[in-house]
Order: sequence, then structure tokens, then C-alpha cells
Amino acid sequence: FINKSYQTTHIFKSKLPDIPINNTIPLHTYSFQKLPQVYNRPCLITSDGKEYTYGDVHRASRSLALGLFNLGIRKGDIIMILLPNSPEFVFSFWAASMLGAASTLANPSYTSLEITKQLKATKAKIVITHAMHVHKLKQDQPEENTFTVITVDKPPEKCMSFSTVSRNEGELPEVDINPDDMVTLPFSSGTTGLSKGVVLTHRSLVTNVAQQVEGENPNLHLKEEDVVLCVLPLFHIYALHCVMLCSMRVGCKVLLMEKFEMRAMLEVVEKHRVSVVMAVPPLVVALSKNPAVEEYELSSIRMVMSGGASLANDIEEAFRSRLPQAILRQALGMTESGPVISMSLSFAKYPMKTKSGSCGSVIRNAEMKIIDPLTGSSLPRNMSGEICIRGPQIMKGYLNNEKATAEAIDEEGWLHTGDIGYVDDDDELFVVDRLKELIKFKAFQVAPVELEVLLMTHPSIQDAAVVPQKDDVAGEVPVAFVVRSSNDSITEDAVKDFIAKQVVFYKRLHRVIFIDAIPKSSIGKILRKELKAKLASYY
Ligand code: 4UU
Repeated sequence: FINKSYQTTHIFKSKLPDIPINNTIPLHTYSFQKLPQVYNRPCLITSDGKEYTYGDVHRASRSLALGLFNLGIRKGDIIMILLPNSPEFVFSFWAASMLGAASTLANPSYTSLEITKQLKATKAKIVITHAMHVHKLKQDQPEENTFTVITVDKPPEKCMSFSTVSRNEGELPEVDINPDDMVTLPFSSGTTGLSKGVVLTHRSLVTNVAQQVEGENPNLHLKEEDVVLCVLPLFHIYALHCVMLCSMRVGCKVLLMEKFEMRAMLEVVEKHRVSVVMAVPPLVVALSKNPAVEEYELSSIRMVMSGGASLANDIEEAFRSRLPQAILRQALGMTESGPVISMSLSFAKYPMKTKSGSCGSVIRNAEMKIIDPLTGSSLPRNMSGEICIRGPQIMKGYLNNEKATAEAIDEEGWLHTGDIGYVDDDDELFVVDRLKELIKFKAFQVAPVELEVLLMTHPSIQDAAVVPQKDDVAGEVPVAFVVRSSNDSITEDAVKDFIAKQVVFYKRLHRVIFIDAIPKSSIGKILRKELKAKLASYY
């Protein structure tokens, strides 16, 4: 028994002072607050050169909102955005927000199985997508969940066209939005189990954007004249928040790329004089090492942020010799935390000197503590433990899942991240390990349990466990330990194929290892640590 009241709690705060944040207004009101000033400024530009001003984006979003209203979308409803980075993604997000509805975000490369699970969990009433993805939208039990499909290109049978739905005249009805209403619902497996809907409210996102870009000395100093590269997918919280929401609050220009291709990216960076790159580690590696970089004039880049997964320590030097004018630093984010946890103070308006390898300092208007994962007691500086974060920016909870919510956020309001790290003498956070099950392929989430459940549906498989294996390119890749059913001789390739058919490319198994039994604790929990150690011994 530990009497917590006698223990000191070591709480870490930002080195920058807290700022006043008006987080009781709806997200769209907040994001378009400076509309009169930025009305004619470019907001979005596509890689093929189509430009939309802030005025255009606002108008298109309102028209779509009215169209969705006419289709019956009301406050509290959910729409699914199943699109790559595109102006229509942005309009759809704002349209939902303006109606007091919420958008759930999914990867358009998902398989039918993956999309169906999310549709069922969210009961989305509208899906906005491309015609080529419509065949994946199956309704196995039509009475359970009916949705209307809108395509941004020529609509197939029974679908509606985005431009027709958006062709509207009239006033949007007033909607009474509470700051604690959900505005978006990305999916994340969090620290354990299957993917769950993460309820992010107007309050969470307004707060978290303000924590980055507001005040006398914004921690993430974006300027109106910045051109921000959006090559990371908007369906993931990193780009949604850090690129789209932060840029739009400031009034910058966002360059939308549908997909990552090195030369195409370098070309648009050069052409549009991109100044800010929000990146994931593999992209930072490519910028630092890919010879193609030498062929382009990239002197406009002033800032490169790395986040989503850990960045190898040896990259910085290579990066600096390539792009000496640019600052490369990191931020730590997590879907459930709204998402930014810590941000490098080198990105501030009055930058501070920071150490390489750190994930920055805890954001303003928030508190961080590091706890001993075994006892839960709070640890002082320079001691590694689980990173916990508290503040008005964290998620409200998981959709329809009180149990998982209670496991993630304790009674005192601390979100337990499942990441292991420490805060040093200069208030810098270093992430050293991951306590949670999550596998990160590049920065994409792979939930081991999701693959284990699929594996167990195969008659030749008696038991299975999935763990990460270190990988030079992707950071981590999923590998499976499998116990065959008795007398069965299923092969590694057959197991891999079985999974590959059902999941998006980054969840594919890179290796299957057959063993006699999966090591488990007395209550039947997979001993993942043991399996990871076993795996390491095979190298
Ligand atoms: C080591 O990856 C994200 C969000 C990233 C993000 C968001 C806004 C980065 C910067 C930003 O400004 O979310 P999820 O939910 O997909 O994954 C969260 C997990 C973290 O808990 C951690 O394990 O991804 C890992 N992670 C990192 N690990 C995220 N960033 C880092 C990092 N170093 N810099």
C-alpha cells in the first residue's frame, strides 16, 4: 500500500509562461477568426498549382456544410472523410465542424475490412471519398447503419457528387456548439488493444493550437508568409493539427501533396519556396541522405519538425550539412493528447538553444509528470518513467468505451501516454522507450492486437502474438509469433498472404516465426517483452 498523499509530485511545466486561451468558442470560429484580414491570402495550394484563398476555403466549407445539412446532417452526427490530402478534405472537415457534427478520419488505402470496422464503430452517416474506393464501402447489415456516399470525382451509381452537394445558396442555420462537443474522431489503439475512436472536442483542439501558435512568444512560430508543406496525410492527427490547424490559425499557405514521392516533393518545395516542413523520421532521413536533394534549390526551408516516431541520433549532422539554414528539431505527439505533448523551444519566436535528440519541452498551459510504471509514483528530473500529460487539450475519451478511457486518463486527469522518457535539468524531454504495445511503421500505427485477432481466425493457427522488429527504413515492422494448430504445416508465406489480403500495406507481417507456445502471464497476458527479446536473439 502506497499512501500517495505523502509523496511529492514532480510536475514539469513549459519554460514559457502560460497564456490566456479562449477555448470556449467552436474550432471553426477560432480558426477563421482572422478571416477579414486574410480573406484574399492564399490558404491552400495543390501540387498541380490550384490555389484557394482563405475566403475561398471558408465559402466552399460553408456551401458544403449547407449541402450536408440538406442531406440531414445535424449536430452530433459523424461523417467519414476517406480522402488523401486535397482541398475537399479541408472543406469536409470544416463543414462538419460548422454543423456541430464531427469528422472521423480514415486512410483511403484501408481495405474494406478496416473501413467497415470504423464505419460500424462510428455510425457515420456520410462518407466523402473517391469513386475508386466506393467498392470498399460495404454494408453487410444495411438496417444497422446506412450512409450516403459522396465522391469528389464522378460519382458511381447511388452516390452523390461533391460539387452537386456543395452547390447551395442560402444561410447556414445557427448551431449551438458546446466547447466539449466532439469535432473530430481519429482512430488510435492508444496504449493497448484495438483501434478506438479518439474524441477530440472543440476545446481540445482550440487549446492545443493556441498552445503552439499564440502569445507573445509562440512555441511554434509560424508566420503569415510561411509556406507549410503538407505531405503527411491529413487523416493522421499530426498533419491535421500541426499543419492544417496551426497554419490556418496563423494565416499561412499550406501546400497539399496527395502522396509522398521524393522528386515530386523536392520540385514543389523549390517551386513554391516552402519554408516549413512537418516531417516524420523517414522523411528527415531522406532529406538528409537522398542524393536527389542536391539537385534542388531548397534554401527557402527554415524549419523542419520531426515527429510521429523516434528520430535516429546520427541524422542531425547529415541534415545540417545538407540544409544548414534550417532548424531541425522534434515534437512529441499522440492522438489522445490532442495531440502535442512537447515541442522544441528552438521553434519558438524567441528561440532557445536546445539539445539534439530531445523531443522539446512540455507545451504551455499544461502539466507533465514522469511516473514509475510499477508504483505510479512521480519521479524527479533525469529519471525515466512513463510520460503523463494533463491539460484542457487532451481527448475527452474513447468513443463509447468507458473502460479504455478510464485506463488512459486517471481520476486526477492525467493521460498516461505509454511512452517512457525523462526530463533533464534544462526541462527537455527525452523519449527513450515505448511501454505500450503500439508498433510504428514510419509514423503509421499498427496495433498488434488487431493482427493477432485476424491471425486467430485462421483454422491452422492456434495462437499468435505480434511484436515490433527494428527496421532501417520503417523504424519498426510487425512480425508474428505463431503456434500452429496440431499437425498443421501452414507456411510463413501463407500466413503473410492471409494477413496482407485483409490490411493496409503497412500492417503487413514482415516475418512469421513458428513456436510451440506464446509466453503468457498467469492472467493470460502475452509477455511481449519476452518475445521481443527472443526476436532480438534471432538477428
Ligand atoms: C518518439 O504520432 C502521433 C502524433 C504525432 C505528432 C503530432 C503533432 C507529432 C508532432 C506534432 O506536432 O500520434 P499517434 O497517436 O499516431 O502516435 C503516438 C505515439 C507516441 O505515443 C510515441 O510513442 O507515437 C510516438 N511518437 C514519438 N516517439 C510520436 N512522436 C514521437 C517522437 N519521438 N518525436
